[in-house]
Amino acid sequence: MNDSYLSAAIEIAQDAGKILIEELSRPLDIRYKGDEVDLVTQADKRSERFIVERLAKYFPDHAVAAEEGTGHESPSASEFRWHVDPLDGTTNYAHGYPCFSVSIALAQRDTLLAAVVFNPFYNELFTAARGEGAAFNGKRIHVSKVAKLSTSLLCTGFPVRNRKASANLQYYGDFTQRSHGVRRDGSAALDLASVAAGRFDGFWEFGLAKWDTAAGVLLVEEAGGKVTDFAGNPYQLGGPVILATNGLIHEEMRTVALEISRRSPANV
Ligand code: 2AM
Ligand code: CA
Repeated sequence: MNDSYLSAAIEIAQDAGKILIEELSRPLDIRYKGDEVDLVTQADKRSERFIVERLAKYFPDHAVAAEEGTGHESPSASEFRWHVDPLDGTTNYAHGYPCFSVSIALAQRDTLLAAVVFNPFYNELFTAARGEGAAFNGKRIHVSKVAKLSTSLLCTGFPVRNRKASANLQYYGDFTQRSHGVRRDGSAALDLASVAAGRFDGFWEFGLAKWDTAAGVLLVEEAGGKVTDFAGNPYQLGGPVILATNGLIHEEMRTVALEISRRSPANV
């Protein structure tokens, strides 16, 4: 059953990706959610409208939670819920930096069942179904085997708002000194997919929403990685901080993160 959910999610993510590519060649109509940092484009809205409509057609009983707010509750109180980011990496998209994705995941209550993260610019499709592993363009993927923080490549992200006050600058500095480097690519869904594919060994970020992480979390878990908060508790969708790694460097990253938190308690 998870397979048919996954096939539907793949089809929908690929079609939404076509919309994003089509919109890229048009003049951008950028709007701001409140101020000049939180962008939303015509592409976010068009992609979301398409995804929500298609999910409602295929799965009329399911709830849909989508970033731009056009989702709906389940008409039959079903426990299935889709988490949709119609364009993850909007800032990149608006600047023509080709690191953006469509992220779609299905959860049954708290259990993630199927996940797709699709970068339509590079045609990179990351997929996972619970218990069936994760794949990149149809081929099985696994997290990396890098076992030490000192030889790992990491990734993080910064919130669009209040960057000056962001606790994460401390973590960014520390982890940069203790690893091969910390990338900051601007699409949390792709960051998590990259951990699943072994491109990055670890990723952390504060303040992400459910639609940013739902698909990526299942990808990392099904690729053999680990996802928790800094205390080591299982990550809850929408929780204040996410730590996703290949499993091997998890405890080392957690120890460093907790040390930074202790040094700057106001920052957590
Ligand atoms: P977006 O492009 O879909 O907004 C950047 O590190 C990551 O944070 C991106 O995945 C970005 O997703 C996400 N992001 C940006 N603004 C956010 C917000 N207000 N709440 C949660 N996540 C956000
Ligand atoms: Ca988005």
